Amino acid sequence: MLKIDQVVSREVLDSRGYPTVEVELISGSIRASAIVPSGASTGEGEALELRDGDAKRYLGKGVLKAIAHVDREIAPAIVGREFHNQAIFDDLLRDLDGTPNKSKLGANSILPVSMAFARLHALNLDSSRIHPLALTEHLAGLFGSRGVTLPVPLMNVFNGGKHADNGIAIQEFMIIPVGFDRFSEALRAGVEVFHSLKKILHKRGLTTAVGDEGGFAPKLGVEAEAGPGSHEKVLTLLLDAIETAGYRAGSQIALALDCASSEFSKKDGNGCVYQFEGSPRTSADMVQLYEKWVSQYPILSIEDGLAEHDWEGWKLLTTRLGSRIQLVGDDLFVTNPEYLKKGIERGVANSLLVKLNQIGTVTETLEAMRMAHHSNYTTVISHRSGESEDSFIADLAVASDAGQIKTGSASRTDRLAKYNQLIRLEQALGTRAKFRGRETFKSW
Ligand code: 2PG
Ligand code: MG
Repeated sequence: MLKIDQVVSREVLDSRGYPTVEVELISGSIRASAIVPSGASTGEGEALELRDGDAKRYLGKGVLKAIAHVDREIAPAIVGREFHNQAIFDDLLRDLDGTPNKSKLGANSILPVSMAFARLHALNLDSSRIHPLALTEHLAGLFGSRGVTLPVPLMNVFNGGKHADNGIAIQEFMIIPVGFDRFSEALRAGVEVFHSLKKILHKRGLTTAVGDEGGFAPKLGVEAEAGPGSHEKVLTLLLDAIETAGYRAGSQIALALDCASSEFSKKDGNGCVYQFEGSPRTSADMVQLYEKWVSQYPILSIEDGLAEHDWEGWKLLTTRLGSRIQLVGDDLFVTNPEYLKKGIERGVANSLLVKLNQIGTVTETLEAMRMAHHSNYTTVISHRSGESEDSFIADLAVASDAGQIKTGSASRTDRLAKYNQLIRLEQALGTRAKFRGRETFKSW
């Protein structure tokens, strides 16, 4: 039993300099806090992120309303009460909100309370109160997993889409260090490729300033919208960077994309039309393009290759590529068991992107992951483009044996906070630590 004595909330800032919510829960002499992240390319089905809309503060992006909900709606319902476990606690939060998409209180008021409770409970169960694996072990207990697998990092070294202003339609070009025995070795290889990419860009007179997730974001041409062949140029750049760093592209370091294609598509009748490299494309055109890329480049994973409303297109994509590579649903599933169920039933995608704030509580996040694993869908734990120093997702990734994490490039402390926590967890696990590397993608 865990009794909540006090709730403290505050408006803090995320990695883009926009306000977000931090909550602290206090029980006796223990205190635990959590900060909620924020997305830019959000799926329509995501739980609501409540913003004040007061143009005089932070361009309308203040979160004082969400904070008021923590203080006036949530705190009175939990202070002085004892809770047996996370599920009971999260059920109460859901009941207080009472809407399907957390639109009354806002997921940004509910989630930090739910995450802080998980931390508080972990500390309460750990008699030392400081064990580095306390949260991981606690979450593993909730999920029913071993909690020993360090995730393969999907490192977003080149940013486009809504996370940059270079006119590149695809949002994320990631490298996946798969050919390594340990997480820290895989991370080192990824980081070295990041530095080698920087040198190559610099040599070619391209800017090495970074985008929201710490990857490079140069303009490759003068046009506002990057033209024909520009995406392949980026893929080739990545291969160069891998080889220059002394690694073998494919066997040691593979590639992944998050197209976030809802952002460059429009609904068109029952389907969608995609505005890509200067011309309109059908879903079938996009699928054909991805097939070509998969044969030419060592791409192991494509996220949101088609738009969230384009279920027919997704079906085609899965038929054509689902047995060859990982197809990850982000905007499509929004970490919601209901949407995921629809995908499983229709044979759409084969992997779930996991973002806590898309659904709004720890319990529901674990439920979506459980459903994915039962249906042999892989899971990729994910950051948001607006992040903070909170490294909860690193613990979640190890705890759930998810196998994969995407948490940005090798720059910006909001991204490295997660990698550094994973290094700590690997050390704390010692000989128990597992790293599956390429084995994670064995179905493909
Ligand atoms: C995504 C995410 C994280 P955002 O699309 O997968 O990389 O971006 O947080 O902006 O939705
Ligand atoms: Mg995405």
